[in-house]
Amino acid sequence: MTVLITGAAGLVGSMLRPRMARPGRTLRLLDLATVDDLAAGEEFVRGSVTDMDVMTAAATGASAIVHLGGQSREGTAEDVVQRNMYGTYVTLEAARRAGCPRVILASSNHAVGFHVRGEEPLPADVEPRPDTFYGWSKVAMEGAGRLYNDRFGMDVISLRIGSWFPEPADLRALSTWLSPDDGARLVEACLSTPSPGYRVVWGISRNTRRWWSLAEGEAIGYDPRDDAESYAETLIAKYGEPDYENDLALKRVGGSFTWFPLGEVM
Ligand code: 15L
Repeated sequence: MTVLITGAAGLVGSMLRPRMARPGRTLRLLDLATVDDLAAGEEFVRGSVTDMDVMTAAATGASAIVHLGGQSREGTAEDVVQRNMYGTYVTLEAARRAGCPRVILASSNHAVGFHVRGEEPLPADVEPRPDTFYGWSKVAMEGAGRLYNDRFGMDVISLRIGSWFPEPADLRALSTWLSPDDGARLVEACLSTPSPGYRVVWGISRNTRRWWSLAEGEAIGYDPRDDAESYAETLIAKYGEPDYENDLALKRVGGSFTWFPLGEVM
């Protein structure tokens, strides 16, 4: 089985690669930046997610694409449209042309960043409320995934990723963290669940303070085992007690993205 990972040289790709290694599985790593520490079972393709020829060739023979490529934070509208929206179109269209049946899209909580914390965990099917041009590109990404599912029957799962980092870095991440191991568990669930159709799934660990739903992930077999709570003492000692009533960084899904200047390079 071959899995194409776009943007594989980035932080998330680097966390995923060793965790996705399996006997009999080839990880085809696509990026503009060189991946020069290839492990057994890995191959490197240099290229852009906006290049249809390169992407179609890279998708040929792949059972699934994990699409991480593009821009991971706020930028100019032009850059975000080109790298994220056009890049997502190319990825899905290349999958279609190459006969690759499944695409996992790295969407983001910033597609719904203006929603506010409620009593119940926020389900994945809330209306889009992007907090930045970047968040808008993730709304477009999810829409394109839905389109390719409805039109062509492609299995597409949009991951509404929280904070996918080696460790939670701040008070918000006590709620939003996706640990490296749970991130890999989530991607494996996306790869193995039979006939998912189109789905949107929150990408978070089993954080005690989570306020986004795990139900959609559990429905495809995602069983997160990490909890940012083990970092709570250290983070609270550093930043103080979280003020969930008044601190907008802790009230709005997208945190500080919701007031970051629109279109400024982050
Ligand atoms: C994202 O979508 C970003 O790619 C990442 O850098 C973090 O800012 C993350 O969201 C987050 O919300 O913590």
